[in-house]
Amino acid sequence: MTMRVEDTPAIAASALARQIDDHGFAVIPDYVGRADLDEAQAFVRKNVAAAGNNYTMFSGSEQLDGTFLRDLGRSDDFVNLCRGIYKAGTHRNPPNVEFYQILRCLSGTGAAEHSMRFHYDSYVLTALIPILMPVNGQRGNLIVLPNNRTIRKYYISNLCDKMLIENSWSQKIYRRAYANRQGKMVSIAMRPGSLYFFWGYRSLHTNEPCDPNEIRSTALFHYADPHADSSLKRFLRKP
Ligand SMILES: O=C(O)CCC(=O)C(=O)O
Ligand SMILES: [Fe+2]
Repeated sequence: MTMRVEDTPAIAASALARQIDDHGFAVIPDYVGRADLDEAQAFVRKNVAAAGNNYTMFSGSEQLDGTFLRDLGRSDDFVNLCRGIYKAGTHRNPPNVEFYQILRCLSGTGAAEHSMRFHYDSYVLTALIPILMPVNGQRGNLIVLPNNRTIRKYYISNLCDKMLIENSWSQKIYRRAYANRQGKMVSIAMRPGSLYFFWGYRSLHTNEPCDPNEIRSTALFHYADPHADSSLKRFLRKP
């Protein structure tokens, strides 16, 4: 069989989807070029300093001017890659929707508040690019309990999952399980500039604590909310 050039992205996407299924995550090493990464790191350092060396975050891409993160979520290569992984992993048609993008910057006293909070994402696929990771003290690894639930058919089931998990009692149990290295949780030491994928909706996850004197910054692109059309969801979200 001869392989056409245009087949390659689909093959790459299905190999990545398989890796996520089998190992809980997949990675494309050094996805971001050095100059782009330098700019994004400078942006994060400047904004963490402006926040008093404390936690800050950006939602969407509008405020990310001067960094590659401003346009990545609209670039054909990146969008097609995410859609391809989604399609290969779910056997569903990838919806024509934008990413829910955030840039998290953990530092100072705010770092602890935003760490070790186990959750499921509202979106099927999570693409994550670490911008800066601590090099001293606690490193803030990504912790993933791979694929421990299915995509719920009904939004109400998703809400029940959320209630069962996002309470202090369950959080304590998950933290203890992680501390004792119980079960199938994987701890991923991420490298700035590489691109990581996991099934955020299906995998319980969080980040380890990180040193308050360091900066841990991650860019997240969340793709495809399975309950986007739920009338219950719309009703509950009404102002
Ligand atoms: O920053 C990370 O490593 C993960 C963050 C995350 O899971 C989220 O924002 O939904
Ligand atoms: Fe998440």
